[in-house]
Amino acid sequence: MNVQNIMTYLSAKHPGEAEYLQACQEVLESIEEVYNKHPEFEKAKIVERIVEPDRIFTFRVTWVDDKGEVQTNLGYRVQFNSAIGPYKGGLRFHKAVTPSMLKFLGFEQTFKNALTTLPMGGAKGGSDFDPVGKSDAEIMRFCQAFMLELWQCIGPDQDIPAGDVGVGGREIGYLNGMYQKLAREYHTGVLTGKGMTFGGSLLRPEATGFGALYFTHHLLEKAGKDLKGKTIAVSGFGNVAWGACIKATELGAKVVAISGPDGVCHIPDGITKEMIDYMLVMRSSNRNKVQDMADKFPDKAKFTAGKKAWSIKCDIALPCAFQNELSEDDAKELKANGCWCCCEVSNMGCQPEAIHYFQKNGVLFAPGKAVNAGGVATSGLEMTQNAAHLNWSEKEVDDKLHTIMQSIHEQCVQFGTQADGSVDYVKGANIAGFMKVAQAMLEQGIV
Ligand code: 2IT
Repeated sequence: MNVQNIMTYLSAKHPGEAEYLQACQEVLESIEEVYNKHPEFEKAKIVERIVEPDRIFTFRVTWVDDKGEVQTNLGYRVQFNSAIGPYKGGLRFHKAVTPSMLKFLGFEQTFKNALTTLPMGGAKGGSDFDPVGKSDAEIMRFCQAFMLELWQCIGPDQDIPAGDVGVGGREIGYLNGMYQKLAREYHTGVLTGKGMTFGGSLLRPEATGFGALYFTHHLLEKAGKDLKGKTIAVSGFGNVAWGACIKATELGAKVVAISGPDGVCHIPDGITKEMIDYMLVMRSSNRNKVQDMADKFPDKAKFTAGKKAWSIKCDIALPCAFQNELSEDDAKELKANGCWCCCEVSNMGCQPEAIHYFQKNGVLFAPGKAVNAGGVATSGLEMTQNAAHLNWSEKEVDDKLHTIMQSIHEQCVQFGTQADGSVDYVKGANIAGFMKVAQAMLEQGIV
């Protein structure tokens, strides 16, 4: 395999699909050396097959807004790879959603799911529907219209969607209700991230953030450090940021910043429980403004418009919002302000130049597909509970989540340890995930 040749071919075939091509490039660069030591991979054309989704469903979603006006959006489900299990991955509702975005997310999901140790293939879906400013009734009607098409593509043994940006417990509830109505099948395991009254798992809402902090704990431990007393800048204020704030605070760190599309809130004394609870109110308001935190807690949080979380002095940066949210300039600013660790929680949150800058300048860095895998891992645990028709206790789920995050850290160390003893977590995560999927593809023949 030659990365340059494959990228030239893919860029010509999928012009303008920037995020998808970026994700492919990152993974292929990491695995090139290992791949070329396995002639059986080359013979079965594993790379050429693994970069293309198995199939993509595209559909029109038409619904009526509160003013009685007809609205049309596009819906998608990208079923990327099923070599190790049924398709699994979230749904993203965001105005910027394109096939390229969902292809990058489905590609990443394939390797992430392999790292979880659970048998789940990779998928992603969503819509260019913009939840900002929408009423609860509009959200419900959109979810129902979206499921009118999606239901034929999914099922508990085929494809199990969950939440992502813009899709939380409320949306999963509406989607699940419509699925049951259409399919007349009353499985509890067609979607994950469900409410506790209809098959949800304890800790699924917290799991991405909790898992990220468990991973960070193991990464710091390996580097002879810990979380106690450290300052953390978190970007975003949604579900992932919320879980990260809870666990970071519980483990003795101080979250000194959260952010939104409108700017950043600096919280010098660290975020409090009341403020963390208020993040849920901010999310369900659909206003998408972090300034609401400073308005509610003026003594504790200071809002600056147009600034990112990376402008706040911290020890550890946790991007928890959106792809490419941390640029090389942000990385330089963080480092200049004393930041020495960045655990990427959002999918592909850091631009490639930012990752290279961190790695060259001694800032510990771990990629999203390892750090944020606790979310989908706990979805896998939800599927297990659904299949067995039972519910585990919070402690049982938490212990399993922690064990999985520890195993993901160990896989990164196993595949990413360099000659000088340091760990390249990007390489480690990509190689570990790839080897599992590639082996499964090889053993199942040319399909
Ligand atoms: O990016 C992700 O891993 C998710 N949005 C969660 C997917 C899932 O199936 O729980």
